[in-house]
Amino acid sequence: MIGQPTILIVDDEPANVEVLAGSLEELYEVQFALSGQEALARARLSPLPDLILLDVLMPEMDGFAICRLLKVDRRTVDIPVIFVTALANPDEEARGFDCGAVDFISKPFNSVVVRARVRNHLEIKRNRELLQRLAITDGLTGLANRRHFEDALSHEVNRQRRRRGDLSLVLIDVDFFKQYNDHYGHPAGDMVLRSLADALVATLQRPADLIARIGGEEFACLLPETEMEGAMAVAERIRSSVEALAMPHACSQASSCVTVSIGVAHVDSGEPDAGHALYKLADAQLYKAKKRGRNQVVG
Ligand code: GH3
Ligand code: MG
Ligand code: MG
Ligand code: MG
Repeated sequence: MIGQPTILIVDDEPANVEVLAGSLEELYEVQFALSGQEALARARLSPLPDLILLDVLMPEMDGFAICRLLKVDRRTVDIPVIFVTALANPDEEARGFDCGAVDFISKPFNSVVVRARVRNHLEIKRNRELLQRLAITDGLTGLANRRHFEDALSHEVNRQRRRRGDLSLVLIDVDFFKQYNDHYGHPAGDMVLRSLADALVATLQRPADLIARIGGEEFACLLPETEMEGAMAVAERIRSSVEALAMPHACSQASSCVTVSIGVAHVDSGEPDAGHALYKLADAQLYKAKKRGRNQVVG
């Protein structure tokens, strides 16, 4: 929800739309639809409405049917639906909740009550979205966290298997970071991790690439549609851009600056449990990079 939330009013009676819109348009961007078909089309249009006020009695398709269709569509399932209807009995109200609505308002309605309920449900939706975002975000760097990375890894492995496409994984680990913290202090270490995150974001170019912090000083880049050669090039760009940051590290045995070691692997799309295999292989390559002296890429 950026700027004013958008409310979609669905009612076959233009006069009803008018009254509802009148009580909401000061606070919200208001759209309307006069039929079920129009409502479904509008609800799927980007940017999606933040909330839908839905009449029940309409010719062709009633509000219950519309609500059920909205709730089985991945695009519209999260839009809260409030029924606004003359059907004011508990059975109908129960039916509305059964169809997936969050609330039920009887006509004739009180504008203050409508506004209050709309405000409450928008707030619940905002909080839910915030929670969903926080659950997959790393607090220190703002990158994807380990949970997001693991979900994306299994999702991408399945997708690329269906398409017989390429998938590469780049694992990055900071060299001698324990010594860095011991010498410069933990807050300074955190600053380094933030700078590394920024460098990763600046280095990767494709919107489909996922950059995650998967451990204390470990990062992962999941690169769909990327073959081994491309992934190696990305990894080398990452390594050299970290070196170019020239962040002093007096206690590193690899360099006088902060450096990273990188392991790269590419998925064989036919393999079962390919996600796990991909991770294990990249991790083994990272281990080799450490053994061979750090500040290098092994694939
Ligand atoms: P290597 O080159 O073998 O990777 O050595 P290393 O010291 O980086 O590896 P090790 O795994 O022994 O230590 C990782 C260190 O990373 C431990 C801890 O001090 C530091 N670290 C982990 N998470 C954080 C964090 O969130 N903030 C900061 N500042 N340091 C962290
Ligand atoms: Mg009606
Ligand atoms: Mg480590
Ligand atoms: Mg390390």
